[in-house]
Amino acid sequence: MNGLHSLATGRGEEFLCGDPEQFKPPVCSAPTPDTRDEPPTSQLEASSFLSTRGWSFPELLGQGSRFKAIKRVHHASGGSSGSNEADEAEMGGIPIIVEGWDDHTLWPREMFSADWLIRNHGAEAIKVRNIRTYAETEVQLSDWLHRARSTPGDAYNLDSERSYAKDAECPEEWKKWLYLGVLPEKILPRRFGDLVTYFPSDLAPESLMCYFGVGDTLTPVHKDLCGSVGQNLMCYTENGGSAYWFMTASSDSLAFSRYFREQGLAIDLENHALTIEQLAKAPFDIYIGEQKLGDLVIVPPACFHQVVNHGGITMKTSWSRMTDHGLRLALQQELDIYRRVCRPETYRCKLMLFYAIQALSNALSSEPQS
Ligand SMILES: O=C(O)CCC(=O)C(=O)O
Ligand SMILES: [Fe+2]
Repeated sequence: MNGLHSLATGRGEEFLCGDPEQFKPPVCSAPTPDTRDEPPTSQLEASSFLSTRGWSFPELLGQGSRFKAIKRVHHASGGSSGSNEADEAEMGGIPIIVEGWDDHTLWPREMFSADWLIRNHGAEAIKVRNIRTYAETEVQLSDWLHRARSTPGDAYNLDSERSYAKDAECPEEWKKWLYLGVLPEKILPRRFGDLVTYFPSDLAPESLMCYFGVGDTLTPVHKDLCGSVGQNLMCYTENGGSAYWFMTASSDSLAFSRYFREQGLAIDLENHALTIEQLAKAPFDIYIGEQKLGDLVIVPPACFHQVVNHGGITMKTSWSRMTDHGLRLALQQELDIYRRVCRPETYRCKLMLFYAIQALSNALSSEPQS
């Protein structure tokens, strides 16, 4: 599946037109502090190395004066299933984590597990990305899971291959679970408020996808597509697996792209992860969260983020929703960037607007006159 997240772009003004050659492997432009016994043997290795080795959430937070912990609310707090806070985060542009979904009596612990996947979908092929080279290959899901189980949780030894199943197809059974009434309706894809619902079904883009990772696999800095709101639920972890999120407020997206450019990096190509030092020097707030089992991260529209997995296997389900606020952002600013860097839009925003207006005006004209 061509995921909606994988081509998410940022607000960079530097490119007149994207050169396909520029879509290169992710690199970190400076090495992370390195406590390894043996230093990297070449500049290339040093410059492409980002490891979660030794990371702990409190310590990370202490490393930057503008690092802030992403606010957490429990899903049952205030009797609102956390959805009011999610709304506020979405509109206010500040990320939030709605936690504790794994406490819910209907949390499908068995179905959200690696062993269940091996038994039920193990023979299926998934695309994985070698995060060292960016090369994509297809492997059997069960092979990937078995290999991930024997992969060390950090890249201490600078392995030449560490593979991440990004934007993997979500098992049908997992998709169905989302709609069983545990998660609030208004954060679900293709439900009220998601303008994708107005598309004829054959035109609606699929935004639901899974991320199967292991420590030190990562998604470089990006914004989710076209001003959409992202939701990302940690469904399963093994051996203390978690994911570190580094995020900006939506309102700092321009400042972030300037800062990124000042580091000599191209913001719109989704091929760089910033080091902790670079993030710590940013002249705006960086929100950091450690996403654990049952945590739902809400990614407001146009919010830059990078995600680094930590420890054992992690499995996340992610989807996006296009709200009217997001669509306005897309039309006013995001699509200009896509044109500059020649990126596919995927969401077909103008067509979505057309179908939304058509459906809403039909609904209005069929209302009884008072
Ligand atoms: O978990 C990841 O690697 C990236 C997830 C992401 O970017 C998202 O859900 O928007
Ligand atoms: Fe994302």
